[in-house]
Amino acid sequence: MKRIAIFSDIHGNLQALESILNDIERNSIDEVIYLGDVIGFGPNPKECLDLIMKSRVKMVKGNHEIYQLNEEVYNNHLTEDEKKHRDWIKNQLDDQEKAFIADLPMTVEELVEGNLFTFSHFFFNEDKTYFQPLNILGDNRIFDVAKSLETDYMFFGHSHEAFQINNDGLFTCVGSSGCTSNNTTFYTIIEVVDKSVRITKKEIDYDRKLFEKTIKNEDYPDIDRIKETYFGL
Ligand SMILES: [Mn+2]
Repeated sequence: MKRIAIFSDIHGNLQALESILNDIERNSIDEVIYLGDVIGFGPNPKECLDLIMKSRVKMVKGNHEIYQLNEEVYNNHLTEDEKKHRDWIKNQLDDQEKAFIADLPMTVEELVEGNLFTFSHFFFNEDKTYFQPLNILGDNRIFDVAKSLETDYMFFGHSHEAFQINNDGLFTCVGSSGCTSNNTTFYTIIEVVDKSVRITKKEIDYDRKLFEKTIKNEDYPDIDRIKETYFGL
């Protein structure tokens, strides 16, 4: 038997991250995989990154981590406000944090009791390229791509709304644990027992009051849009 906890898109919400990590340690979880976008939007990007770095969590790269890598191709679609926001984060990060981000894998794969699990921030394109692949969600091509992927279970984030596609394999977008508009957050538990897989969502409370107090005392680039769009404020 193996129990894996997964979650995604914390986006600088330190209180939600602390609540999830504390709850995971109170449960018997063998492994923790974080699906990317620990930074971006929320008021505590550096603190969230540091907490992940000193934890036992395995993390993959999200687009907000990729934005920090100075690769022009991934940055040129950002608006001027988004670039200022990215640079506000960049200015807080030290060399160790930057190296950690640069070394993150795009994908983690695991074979557990005969089941192949794929963990990534993004869903894939047909050619297994990763960036902005959620463009394909607008039409039926996602079903064709899902069919062509040789994995039994794929878990991804990026889209902040959770959804599931069952098509020659189970494809689960876990949703965002940081971009919430109330005092609850969640993580997903994968339990493998004798080759059978059970997926459950665990909803928990977090210190929303402190989160709101923190963000209301901040003034960083793009904050008004971010508060409304991502945190329901
Ligand atoms: Mn993302």
